[in-house]
Amino acid sequence: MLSDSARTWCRVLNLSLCAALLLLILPTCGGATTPNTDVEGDPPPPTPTADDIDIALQPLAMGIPSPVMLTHAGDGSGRKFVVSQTGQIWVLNAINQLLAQPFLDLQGLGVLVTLDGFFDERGLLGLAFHPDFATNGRFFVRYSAPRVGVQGEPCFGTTRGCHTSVVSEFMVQGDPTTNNVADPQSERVIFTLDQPQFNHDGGHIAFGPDGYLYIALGDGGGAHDGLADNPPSHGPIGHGQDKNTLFGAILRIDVDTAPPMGQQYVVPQDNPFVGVAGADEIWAYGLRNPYRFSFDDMQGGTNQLICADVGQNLWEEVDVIVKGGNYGWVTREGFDCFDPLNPDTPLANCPATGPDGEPLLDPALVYGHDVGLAIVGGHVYRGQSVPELVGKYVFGDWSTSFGDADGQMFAADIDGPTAWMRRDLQIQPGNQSFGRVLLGFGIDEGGELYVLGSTVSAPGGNGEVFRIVAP
Ligand SMILES: [Ca+2]
Ligand SMILES: [Ca+2]
Repeated sequence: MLSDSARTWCRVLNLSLCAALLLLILPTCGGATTPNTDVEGDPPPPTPTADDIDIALQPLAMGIPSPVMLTHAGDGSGRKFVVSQTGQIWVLNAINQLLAQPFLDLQGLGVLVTLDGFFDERGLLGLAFHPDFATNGRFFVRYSAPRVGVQGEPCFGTTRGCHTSVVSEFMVQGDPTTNNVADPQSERVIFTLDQPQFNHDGGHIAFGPDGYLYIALGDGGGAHDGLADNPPSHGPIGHGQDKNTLFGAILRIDVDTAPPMGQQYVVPQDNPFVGVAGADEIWAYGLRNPYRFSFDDMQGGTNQLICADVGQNLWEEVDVIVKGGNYGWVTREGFDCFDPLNPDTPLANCPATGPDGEPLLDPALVYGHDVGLAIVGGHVYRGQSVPELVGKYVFGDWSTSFGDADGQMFAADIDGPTAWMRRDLQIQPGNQSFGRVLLGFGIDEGGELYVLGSTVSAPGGNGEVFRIVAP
């Protein structure tokens, strides 16, 4: 079988005999084994793999519709909060009882889009408790609302269409550390962005160690970042490479300083594009679908911001996010040069820089679609239960196909910003498969990790929460 880059070379050079001759001339025909120099498009060897790590899964809760994330309030209560894509936030108390009444129900409030019954990337996707939640009761959610239309973004979706991404603040009345039900009337919308398509919503929100709120937004959806559409549906260079749009980016905003009249947040003055070209809210860009990111901010951590960016046809990637960084989409998918017109075959060459000459930053880790279909970001493990995982980034893959419930878990050594090793997490006893679509991860106040899955990919399916423990 020809390598993709060898095949591309053959096509570019229009050598009709190239395929037949390839075995003889491969070293010069494709350059397929040349490590990436960051000047041309030759990909490096695949991310190396290292020894498996054995884990076990402790079931904690079931019957939760499409659990997409789990987090804690940082309030010493020991509670875990589980986010359902269908709009609910559930409380697992300190002794892991699932409370019957949701903490909040956005579906019940009527603010959520109606989700597609087969597959959807919209819904309630993110939850972040304010660093001072224990005293101020403030928390933030990220969800998909029916289209607002304020930005005038074109609308391409039809049946599962365009909508608006919302970040809202809610409050808990009384003692936030003991009140298990939020005030449903306390919503204050702080951010909206009209979305042209149903997919690539990103979804994660989290407070950084600097106290600012980070918001992940995908490229707007569809495919090819719109470049294969006629006319290009995300503009002439796509959303990812356009730092004047908020799509395909991680934003950083201040929700504590009182905003000017008519605004709902303040942009930190040390954001990379304040005072220069580019949207002031952007912290980093060039992303496709940054569904999950996390800070390595537990005891012993480095505060590194790690983002899992979902790829299109060939590659899934993990990026170490730095201030102002351009992570390459749609010029690159993983290390490869992406071709919007022929997404299964990377281009032989592509720019090594973005529109303003800034470098396109390489991923820390990639894996191909021979392994899995969509990356799901997790956390650097700093807990006590699984000593072998300490200091490793735990993440996963959604499933190997739409028809199977076949998520996988991995861990990566995080030595330096690039070239991480990938390890399989083997579920013991008996090297079991996860047997579920992997929807998300979670972390508790002690740094212990959780994995969330569902037997089906459809929103509302029977979801489960497991704690990751030693075998
Ligand atoms: Ca600017
Ligand atoms: Ca990238």
